[in-house]
Amino acid sequence: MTTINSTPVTANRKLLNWVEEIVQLCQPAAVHWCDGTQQEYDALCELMVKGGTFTRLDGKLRPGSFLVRSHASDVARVENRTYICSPNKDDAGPTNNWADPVEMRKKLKELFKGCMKGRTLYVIPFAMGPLDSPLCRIGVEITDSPYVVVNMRIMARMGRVVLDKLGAKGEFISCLHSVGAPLQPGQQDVPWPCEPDVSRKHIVHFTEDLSIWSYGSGYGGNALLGKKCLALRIASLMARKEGWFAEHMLVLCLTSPQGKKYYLAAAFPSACGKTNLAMMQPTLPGWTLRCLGDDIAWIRLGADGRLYAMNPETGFFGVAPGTSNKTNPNAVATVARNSIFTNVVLRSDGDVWWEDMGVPPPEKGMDWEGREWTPGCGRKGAHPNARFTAPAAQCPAIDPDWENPQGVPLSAILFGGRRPSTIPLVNEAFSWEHGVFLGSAAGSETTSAALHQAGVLRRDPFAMLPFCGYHIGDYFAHWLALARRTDRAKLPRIFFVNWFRKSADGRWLWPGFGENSRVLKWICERIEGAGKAVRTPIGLLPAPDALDMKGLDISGADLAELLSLDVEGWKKEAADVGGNYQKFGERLPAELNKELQDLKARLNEEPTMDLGKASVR
Ligand code: SAT
Ligand code: MN
Repeated sequence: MTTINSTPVTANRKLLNWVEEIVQLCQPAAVHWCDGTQQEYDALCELMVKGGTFTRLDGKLRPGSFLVRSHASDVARVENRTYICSPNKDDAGPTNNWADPVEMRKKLKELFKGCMKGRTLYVIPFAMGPLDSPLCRIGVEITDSPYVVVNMRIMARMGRVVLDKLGAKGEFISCLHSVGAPLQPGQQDVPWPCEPDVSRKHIVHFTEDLSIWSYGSGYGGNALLGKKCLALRIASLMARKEGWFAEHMLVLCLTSPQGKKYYLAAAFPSACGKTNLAMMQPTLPGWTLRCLGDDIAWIRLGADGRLYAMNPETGFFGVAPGTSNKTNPNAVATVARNSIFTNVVLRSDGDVWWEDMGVPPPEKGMDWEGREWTPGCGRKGAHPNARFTAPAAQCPAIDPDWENPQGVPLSAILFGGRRPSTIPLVNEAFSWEHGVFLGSAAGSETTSAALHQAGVLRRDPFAMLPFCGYHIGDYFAHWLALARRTDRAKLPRIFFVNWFRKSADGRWLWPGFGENSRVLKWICERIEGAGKAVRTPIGLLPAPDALDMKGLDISGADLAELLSLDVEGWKKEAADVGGNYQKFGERLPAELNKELQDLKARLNEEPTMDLGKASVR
């Protein structure tokens, strides 16, 4: 017998019926309809403190904040357990795991049968995007994890206000989640319940009814279903059909010393510095940067023919290790209170610590696995994919327009990744098509954000490899088609950046972080038609004296290498991109193949261009 310990304040029949159906299937001990209030949040945090899941951090050092440790098997997204279930296998494309929707539904019904026994089922009505935005979409997540509820409250608008907007007849995206750890009568719970057997974890997207079923993991994008599952995979399907874009991009606003604003979006793969760039403090005097989002952008064509970007989230789920006052002072300030820390070190003074936090490690602490930890013990204290969840509104650099329902007009789109060789610091596309080509060819060394080998080069088109809900060839076509829907002059300029270039002896060539403002300044100058560039086979590179280097101590040789064209490296790059293109078969748009062939021809024809003497465009 299920206890209903709160009353649904909705007349939405479809929602009531769905909840009833899931209650029958999952057999929870209780049902809780989330209202989204602070009291509810506090009560759930307290419940988790009592149950041993949460540790309350010191009230003076880190007010309103908690530490949580996940199970060692459940520390990142599980890409090989993530599925796109479209009726036709071809529609999922070569970059997604596909499963037959009928078979998968059967399998999931078995897995979910009785999976919430002994637990409370929470109903989380949530909205991605400001409630009054034309792009706002409503989801309802059912979960048996209170950790998910409190994280969702930081990451999305949720509760009563969303039910009000949904009304009696509104449509919602159903998102079902279970940690997959039913409790038998009398069985003691564990701090981080999950299904430790990775082969039983499933993160499934059905493309026909646009529903999400996630089983077995409580971590990040596997479990906070508004994020990657809804706002990227499902949204990308809706966006394609409705003519907009759901992208793995940060959004920022850069203001020049003259007071001119430039809105930029940038797509980098997970754990490649989106959060750092999104709230960076420019080192160049007179320039200011404000953050609108650090992970996801929903982008639509405005009535004026420009592209408008909106962040559908309300919080940051950022990588903790490496976050310091040097790398990202605004993130450090954002997580000063009301934050949840997953898989970092607990200090004996009741605060948290992680590698490269910029403060000395505690003499003694407890590592992410709950073991005693000392700085010299040979193990990392925080998991490399340890995360903070923090409200965006707490970011000192948050842009006043971050909740503008219309979004903000984009002047440029950046692509990037971790590339120790070959790829220059910045490269501007010749055209929209060439820019889409650069995005399609993007690659990066893999990181700990997903469970796989880190540090190997993989192609990650538009940083959407794990997040595009349909055939990636069709996705490229969707981007290309934009140029036919508006005046080209109104499209954002496209650039490719690489902060991660290394010298032959393994040194970083570029200091990164606040110094990236020098690259952003050149991008703004290019937008104004002023910045000097040289035309090379791969795109437009800054002329040797074009970057503002005042006050930065970097050798001429290092700068030359950062801005050089490595012809042999690019020939290999082009061949590798071509190899990757093979996978896309007939759905690869002809324009992109042409861009690749043109690149190869240019690399063969103009291999020894002297950049110093090359003409300025
Ligand atoms: O997908 S997560 O939200 O866990 C983080 C990421 O990979 O970007
Ligand atoms: Mn991400």
